[in-house]
Amino acid sequence: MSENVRLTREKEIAVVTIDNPPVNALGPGIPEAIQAAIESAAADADVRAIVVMGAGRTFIAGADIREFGKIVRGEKPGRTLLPFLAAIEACAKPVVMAIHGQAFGGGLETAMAGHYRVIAAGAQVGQPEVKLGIIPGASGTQRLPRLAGFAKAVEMCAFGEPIGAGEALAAGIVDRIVEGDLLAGAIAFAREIAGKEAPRTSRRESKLRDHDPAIFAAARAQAQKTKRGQAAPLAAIEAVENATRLSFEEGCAREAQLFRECLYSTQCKALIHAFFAERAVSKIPGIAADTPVREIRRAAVIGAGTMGGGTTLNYANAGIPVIVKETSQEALDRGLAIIRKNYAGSVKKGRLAQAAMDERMARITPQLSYAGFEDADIIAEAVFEGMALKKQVFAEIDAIAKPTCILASNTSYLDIDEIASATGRPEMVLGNHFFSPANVMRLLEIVRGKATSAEAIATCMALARKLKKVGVLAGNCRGFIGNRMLGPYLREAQFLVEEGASVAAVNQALYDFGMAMGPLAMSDLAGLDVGWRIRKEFRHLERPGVRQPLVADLLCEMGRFGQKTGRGWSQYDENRASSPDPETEALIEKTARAAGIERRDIDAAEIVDRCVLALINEGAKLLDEGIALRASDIDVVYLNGYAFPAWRGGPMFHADTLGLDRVLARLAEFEQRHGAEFWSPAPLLKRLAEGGKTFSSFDQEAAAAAGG
Ligand code: T1G
Ligand code: NAD
Repeated sequence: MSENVRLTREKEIAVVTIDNPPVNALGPGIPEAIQAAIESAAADADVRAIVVMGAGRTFIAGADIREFGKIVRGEKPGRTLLPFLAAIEACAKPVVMAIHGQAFGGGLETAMAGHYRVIAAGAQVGQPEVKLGIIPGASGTQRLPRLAGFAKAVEMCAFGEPIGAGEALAAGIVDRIVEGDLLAGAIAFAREIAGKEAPRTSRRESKLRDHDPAIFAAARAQAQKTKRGQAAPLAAIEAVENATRLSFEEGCAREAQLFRECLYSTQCKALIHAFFAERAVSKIPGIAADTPVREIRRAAVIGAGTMGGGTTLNYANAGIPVIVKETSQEALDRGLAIIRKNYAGSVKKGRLAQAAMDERMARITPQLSYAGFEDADIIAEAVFEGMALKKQVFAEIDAIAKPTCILASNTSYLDIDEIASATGRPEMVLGNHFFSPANVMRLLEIVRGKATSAEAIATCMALARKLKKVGVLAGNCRGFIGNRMLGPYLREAQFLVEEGASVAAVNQALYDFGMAMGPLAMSDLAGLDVGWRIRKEFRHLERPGVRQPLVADLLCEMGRFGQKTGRGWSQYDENRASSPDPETEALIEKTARAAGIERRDIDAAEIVDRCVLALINEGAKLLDEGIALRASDIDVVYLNGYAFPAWRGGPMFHADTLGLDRVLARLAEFEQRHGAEFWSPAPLLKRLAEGGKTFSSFDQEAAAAAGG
């Protein structure tokens, strides 16, 4: 056979086992070997039915994603899985697919080409291709509606979310859930059906009859909303809809065409970049993969405000008992009420069972003292942003925490080393910077101080996964990766309004670029007082003669903190719907004129360039300084912490897409017009652009130099 596919026998049942770690992807040679094994079993007169399953953690995670780039670059020919799947379906003996872990993408397509499917109770099936900017490319859009009907098929192909075993059974995608040993259950099932006529998915017609056009219209409307700007979900809807009028073969041919169009798109490149970027973050030069990781069994959180509350939820959700400490009963009650309301909301929406909420609430111990902190494996500080307070809190926890306890700060901007200096164990101190709302946003910046130990970092990386976050290592500087880049981005947004763009125009331009919201809308949401407090903390660092945004402080002095006060850059009604605030616009104009700033018309393209190139240039500086390990880490930060459009791959990937020479030329224009203080190109960006390189090639060279 092949070393990746084994054929064995359990009496009259043949068992084909796919063993291509880590996830049994259908890389070169694998489909061929599966087909050969099935054909060999079919030719064996003693075999009555064939079971196909995956070895290791999963059934089949789909096509090998690493191949797509090579195909697009012309380094490899494209392949189609259709003949392979047709051969499975044509097998004269019944084929039972036994699914555990995941049957994703080409994995589900393979499963659907079998005659029957059994599934382990904890397994998932899905067509997640749209998350990579493509659509199912091997009959998924044609076989799925035949098994599950159009509504389910559209939902799965266009939005990419996997479903569990129960839902798959209810939808008709699988025939049985196996509790306990999957292989034994699959063999028993195979014995039951052996000798019966095997159903062929591609010939099933009954579920195709119900093709209400409303299904497709609703899916398109949802895609415009939740997958704004993305081509693949619309292509997937079209492909599935084709099954309402085309034969299976014609539908597959059209699917293949749409698949190819998506595969060669920039969006696909960007989303595949994002997939691998997210998996690269945990590879940290100098920290071996086998660095001991401490298990976090108990956590403690200090502060039950916005971030402390969210952090507490994160621990409770992950099954980790957590103490949360406040300074007053009132603050504690307020924090706990928000936590409870959050869970109750999920229960009401049907996303969480009442029993699960009760269990999670029971893991949370609210209190005013440090009692029990001595047992915590991690203490997460989330008190007000101020160095004096942070140092006082760290000195207090250093005195009680056990020596192996990690002391983590949620600070947004402050110096981790200075915070660590308040303790006798700087090696155990680091930043765990969650993003608001902390229980929703996936990003966790793990900030490394001078003395932070490899073990503390590795432990937090593992903890991030346990909390279902993506942990990105950042060096210690003001604002770390995300917020340091946000500085120039928000600065330009404010300069633009001072120079004549309206608040709405700035927000709209970046929304149209793909950001979840414009920069000034985001400031209004976060609260303008947050930045105000930070500016006060760092005012001594401002250099005289350097232009500063003028209006935000004035709005704060007027008590206009954004959404929470109903007014800020825009005004908000009781439903938080925004509209332009004429008073703010007048204030901006008056302030700008008084400062001698020339006012002019500014188009959307300039707005986007000013803001996005400011992000990119700062990102390049961070990379040069070693604050970020990889350009792709910066992308992960912006995709998961700041709602940068995934289909643009993140700011650094977007720079590569634009072309670094073009980026450099535009920076030079801005430098000419607005001065070198803000616009002199980052030396790294200049070096890469002049050498005809990209941020991706920079990452690849760094990885090669690090030996992996
Ligand atoms: N191809 C290649 N490598 C893959 C892979 C894949 N499909 N899936 C995972 N890996 C690697 C991953 O990079 C990592 O490598 C390791 O496996 C473990 O992954 C024809 C066109 C399966 C749920 O989109 O959703 O089929 O970092 O860290 O958390 O129509 O990986 O260790 O070197 O994520 O346990 C559709 C994508 C493809 C599935 C496992 N399939 N993968 O999660 O581990 S397109 C997908 C996942 C397709 C057909 C079409 C998850 C997972 P390394 P991991 P995990
Ligand atoms: P917050 O004002 O909502 O909450 C702070 C809480 O800490 C308050 O409830 C306060 O009573 C409590 N507190 C103060 N001193 C304490 C002490 N000695 N012991 C126990 N509790 C104490 O603030 P926040 O927005 O949650 O910010 C907390 C930290 O997280 C700050 O460092 C901030 O910069 C950072 N952060 C905030 C956001 C955000 O969007 N809000 C995002 C990322 C990081």
